Amino acid sequence: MSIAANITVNAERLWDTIMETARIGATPKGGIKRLTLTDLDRQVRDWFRAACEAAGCTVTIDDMGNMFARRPGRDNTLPPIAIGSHLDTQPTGGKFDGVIGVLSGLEAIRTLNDLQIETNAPIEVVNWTNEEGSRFAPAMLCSGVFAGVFPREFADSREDREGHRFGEELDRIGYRGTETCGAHKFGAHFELHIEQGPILEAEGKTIGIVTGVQGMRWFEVNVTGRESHAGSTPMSLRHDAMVAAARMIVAVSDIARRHGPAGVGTVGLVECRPNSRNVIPGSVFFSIDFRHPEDSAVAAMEDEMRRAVAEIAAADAVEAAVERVWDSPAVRFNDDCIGAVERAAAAQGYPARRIVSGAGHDAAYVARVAPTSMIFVPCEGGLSHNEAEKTEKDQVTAGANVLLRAVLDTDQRFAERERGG
Ligand code: HGY
Ligand code: MN
Ligand code: MN
Repeated sequence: MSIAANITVNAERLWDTIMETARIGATPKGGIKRLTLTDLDRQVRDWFRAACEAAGCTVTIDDMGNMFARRPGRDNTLPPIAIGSHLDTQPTGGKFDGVIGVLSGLEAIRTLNDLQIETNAPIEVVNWTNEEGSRFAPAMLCSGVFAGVFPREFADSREDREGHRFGEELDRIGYRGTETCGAHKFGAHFELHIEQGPILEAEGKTIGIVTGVQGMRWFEVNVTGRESHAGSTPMSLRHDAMVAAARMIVAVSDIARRHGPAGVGTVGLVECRPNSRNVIPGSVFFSIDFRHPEDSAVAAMEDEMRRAVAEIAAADAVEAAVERVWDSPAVRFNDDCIGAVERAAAAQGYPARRIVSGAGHDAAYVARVAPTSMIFVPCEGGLSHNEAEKTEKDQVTAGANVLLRAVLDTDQRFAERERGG
């Protein structure tokens, strides 16, 4: 069966679902704040389950809250071809990060229904729990459990900055399913996502054929000085955790720039205690996010950071403890899946280029247990993790068309392999 080049999704329906779900957690600036395992996450999960069931899917949930909407194929003994991403967002998230990957999967199901196309293998649309890692670190937590990277108990034990535990929050919203996370096998997995960077837009490309994801490491630093009076403590006698942390934060940026242009370093979360304007801060907590396409460079950035933190702590007469909380090595996706995306973009005439992802994605972990690749579409100015995040209807539609065609291409390839072709 050759795949009709003119199979296209329903652009209006896809866009309408993106705008409809964007109302769940909508912010005044046009973004979405829908942190994982909050009541808003439960609301969008309820929406997603109902929409998938209305499209004839059966929805199962594993014990990490990962959701699987399954459309049967001719041979349901075969492992499904999965289309996955995430519905949780950053605190200043946009309408499209993660969302277009899940909702394009639903749109693919709806389009196959409209055209009465029966695939050989089942198709599954997946909503991965806690991709963002904003509320519960690390990111990609439950695709990580699925891929055997993290034990379930580790995930359950993760705490947000208010002390809520992941496992208790998952139970509270009623989305801990019965299936053991990871028991589910895929024949292949595809993820559509906005690029979250400037390259496709700058080069006038509609499709990114994603070949892999760069390496990432997260750290938590606790700087301990001594609270004392802002007015009566001479500068020479201070153990000022804030000033020391500030020097360390600048060092993170300097280290990333030394490993540039590919290296990046970010401090996004800072807490100061007691956080009182006339008390010299006794302790400061901050996060570090280092990334680079080469794992050796990420390791070098970590070494340089640890040395800088120790030197600054000694010079400023404070203590500093550095803990690595996440290490996600660089990932290379499956060549057959990359090829399916490349063929799909070419068959539909979309200008495309190969690209490595700067952002982390669930596909990075799923790639450890199933042949996987990703599809990118541009976003305006490369802006993401920002309420002004923007992509165009025709770009999302192009991405969804390539996604659907790559899935059908893979389904056909697997069927021919089954027949010994
Ligand atoms: O951090 C990331 O790259 C992803 O957005 N969670
Ligand atoms: Mn994402
Ligand atoms: Mn994100």
